[in-house]
Amino acid sequence: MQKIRNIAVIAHVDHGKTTLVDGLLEQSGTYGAHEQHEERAMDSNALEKERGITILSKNTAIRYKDHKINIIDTPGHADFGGEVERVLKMVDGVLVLVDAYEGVMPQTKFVVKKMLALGKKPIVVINKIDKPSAEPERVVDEMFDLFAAMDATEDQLDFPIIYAAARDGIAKLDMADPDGNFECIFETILSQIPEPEGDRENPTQAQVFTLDYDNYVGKIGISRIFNGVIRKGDNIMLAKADGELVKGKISKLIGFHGLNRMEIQEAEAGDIVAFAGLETVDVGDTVCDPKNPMPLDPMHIEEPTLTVVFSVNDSPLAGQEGKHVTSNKLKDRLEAEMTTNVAMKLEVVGEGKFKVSGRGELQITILAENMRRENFEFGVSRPEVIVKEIEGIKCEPFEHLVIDVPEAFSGAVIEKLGKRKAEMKAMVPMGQGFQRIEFEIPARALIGFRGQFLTDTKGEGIMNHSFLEFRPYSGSVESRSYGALVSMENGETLAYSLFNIQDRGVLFVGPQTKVYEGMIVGEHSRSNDLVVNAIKGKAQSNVRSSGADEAIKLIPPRDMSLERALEWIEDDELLEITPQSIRIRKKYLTESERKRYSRK
Ligand SMILES: Nc1nc2c(ncn2[C@@H]2O[C@H](COP(=O)(O)OP(=O)(O)OP(=O)(O)O)[C@@H](O)[C@H]2O)c(=O)[nH]1
Ligand SMILES: [Mg+2]
Repeated sequence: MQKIRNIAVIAHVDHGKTTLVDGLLEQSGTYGAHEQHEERAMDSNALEKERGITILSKNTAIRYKDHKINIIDTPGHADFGGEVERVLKMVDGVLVLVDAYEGVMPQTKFVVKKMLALGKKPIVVINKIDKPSAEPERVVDEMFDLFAAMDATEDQLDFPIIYAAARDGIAKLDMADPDGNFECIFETILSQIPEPEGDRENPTQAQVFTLDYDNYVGKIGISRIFNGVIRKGDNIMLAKADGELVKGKISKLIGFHGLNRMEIQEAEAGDIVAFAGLETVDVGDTVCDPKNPMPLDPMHIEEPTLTVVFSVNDSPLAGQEGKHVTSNKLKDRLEAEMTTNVAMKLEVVGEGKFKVSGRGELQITILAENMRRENFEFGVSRPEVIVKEIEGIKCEPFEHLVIDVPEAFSGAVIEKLGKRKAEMKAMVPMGQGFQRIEFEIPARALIGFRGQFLTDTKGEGIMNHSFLEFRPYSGSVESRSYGALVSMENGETLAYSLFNIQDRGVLFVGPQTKVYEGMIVGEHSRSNDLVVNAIKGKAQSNVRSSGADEAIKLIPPRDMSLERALEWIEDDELLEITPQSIRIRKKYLTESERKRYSRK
């Protein structure tokens, strides 16, 4: 049997997981001497690089001494918590990172809770000790309190601690020690994380926890082998979650090493590998011995909490910027997404209308962003939370919200959150004039809150939230307090007319922008919508007004990113997304239609 350790790297967003994995790859000598690699090498897809966040969990393996260490880097954003939960079932221990200043954050709680409940062995890494504001000892206490509050076993409570500055490749077992390298991390993994159980002589059992897709070999299942051996060419039985058994053949077996994947002939109990050849493979399926199939427990896949409707773009500018615009194309693309993305669900709800459900706004914007890069054009509706009946009671998702705000703004923020039905749970000073305040709040009330929060804290506030549970429906919550500035004409915006509109609110468009009747060009400073003419030129007059044009000073428009726009829109509004533009529009473009609709 090979000597193996299987670990996942888990933490709140941005606490340094991917950076730590960089160091593990580097310092174990896994990279070849001349191998080129970038910073945060595991964040390999374009959107991950651009946003600096991990979206998909990814596998790698390193060699240290005579051991193979399989490592899974996981995403830290709350929307991907379900994926982390599945990954945790595949490993025997975890490196749980926590920022030496930020300390325990909502997603730290989430991942620690799951990890402890699954009985995994933790190693706590206090990361970013180089930060001037770092308070490693305080953070150790926070972690200890968290573990204790979450019913850690004696053994789990006795967690080893490593202090690190992952970015600089530094680690040590005691803050008083001189800076060392990652050797102490490798050694702690070998000595503290249990060896995988299972035996290569037993009937094969391998469970799939992630899916991938390759144009040549089709669907790929990434799985942990719990027992037995898998060889290329093996005839196997695939046990589905519903109990069905499907015959299949492993056409390709793939192993991980550093940033590479390579074909292998065989893998045995304890290892993590990928395979191709089974088109019906899903997350949670077990690859079994056909003579003696022993399926593992199917995996619980967390239910979506949020939905939006993707629709065919029917704006007056449709088809001018994107290539794929038809209902069929949209449907095919969304269906393809669902084959590998188990956290999302798709439902056709009308002609050219597709309801997409997921775990949060980020998950949905990432899908939309990927689609625009693939030259799609489409509409997206306002996100709605999923309401469901539990034991006859109407329930909705609630979130755990943590905000860090300068003290001067905390009053305003607490007041706004109060109106949104948030319940304050704790408030602690964070040093440097910041306060950390924790709330529990209906997920519904958080939609559209971020923009308001940033305004109220002059951009200095930080907010984080993660899913808590479904709770009884909390009644109506306050939504956007401002109306929209709606274009009444088709054409191109002119500086002159924008200048006249800009004191009515905040503009989203600059001059020379294509607009149409019913398109939203800004936010009104009052609560009602206002129809405006953004394309009107200055009336010709005989009086030459020299220099008058230069007097037109336009305030730069508010940049409405996809996330921001998605949060901003109301029920009667839509986003129009194309490869080049994100436009906000009324569902009904003419004023008369809107009146008729609002009367209904
Ligand atoms: N000061 C300091 N910054 C660090 C350290 N380690 C990582 N960072 C920075 O923290 C940021 C986030 O690092 P990532 O490795 O992407 O964090 P992550 O946990 O993988 O983030 P997600 O995958 O999005 O959850 C980057 O800007 C890193 O350069 C460290 O030891 N010290
Ligand atoms: Mg990462």
